[in-house]
Amino acid sequence: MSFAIHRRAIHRRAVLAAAAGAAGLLALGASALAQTVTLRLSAPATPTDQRAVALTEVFGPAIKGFATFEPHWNATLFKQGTELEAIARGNLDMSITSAQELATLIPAWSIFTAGYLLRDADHQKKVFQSDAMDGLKKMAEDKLGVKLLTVMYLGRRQLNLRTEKEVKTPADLAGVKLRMPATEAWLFLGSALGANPLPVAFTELYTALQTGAIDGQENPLPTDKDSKFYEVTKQIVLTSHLVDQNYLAISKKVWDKFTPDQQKALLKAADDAAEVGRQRQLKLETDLEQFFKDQGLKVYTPDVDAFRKKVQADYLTSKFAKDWPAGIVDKINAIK
Ligand code: KDO
Repeated sequence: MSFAIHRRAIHRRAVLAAAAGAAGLLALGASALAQTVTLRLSAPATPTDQRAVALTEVFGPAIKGFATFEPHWNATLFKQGTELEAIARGNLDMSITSAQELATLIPAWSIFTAGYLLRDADHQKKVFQSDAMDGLKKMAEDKLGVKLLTVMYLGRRQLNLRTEKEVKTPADLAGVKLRMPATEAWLFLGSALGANPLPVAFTELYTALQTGAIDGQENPLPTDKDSKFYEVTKQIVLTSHLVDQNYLAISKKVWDKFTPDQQKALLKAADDAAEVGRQRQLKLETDLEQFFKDQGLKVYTPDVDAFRKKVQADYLTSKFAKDWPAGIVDKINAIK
């Protein structure tokens, strides 16, 4: 009997100890989790791209108290264009996505793939923060499980060619093999510019230019510098055909696990990083014209009105326009 009592007592003590241990572990686990939620981001951007630098220097440190930012640049974790699917499947927490990628899954998003729509970096930011975006942001959350934290300014996209012939109007691009990122909306933009668009991944772009597989590409000046495209091209034509934007995206499931205060901090960290990146990109855009000239490239402005007229007309009559939210072009234009 006493033995039985003793055994029961030992058993109870053991169970209590185990429970206490488990509770301790749970408590530890919870606090450890709270402090070490790892946010893995994958993007094709290089680590020296100003968006990458701003996220590493501003976003990561700002959320350090409750999350660890773990970026993977140069598309080392997921190939360009596969990140949204990876987030939807729960294999990735964050990415820097584009309207073109969102549009492959939600056609209404193609509104922001249209050339000569957004006027500049400030207009882009105001449009993202306006209620014109509410429906589109909600679609991304409901259909893809992706929350867009902020808009990141990539810059005005310019033509960058390895050919020498001067380009004044879209007609001068006839037959020019122009690399575009590999989505339908990007390829449409290439045709609207008058060129013959070819899909090539960003990570393969330098080699494609070097080998002559393509005649040119289009990206903002800071990207041309950062990825050294000037080494393998001869001219930059300042068409400014797209005020390009990327969105800092996070899995909605991951987002929902954070407390309201942490969510507020995440949004602020994202906006602060985007602002730092935006200002640096804008400064680079101003400074770099001379850099490229010094590298021996021709840099000049074509007949931008001719490009604008053709590109806008092509978009308004395109199949994409049928999916745009009613009245959104007027709403975007009215944002000052
Ligand atoms: C590109 O592939 O040309 C592009 O500029 C498209 C953007 O939307 C974005 O994906 C960007 O590449 C990458 O972030 C690399 O800078």
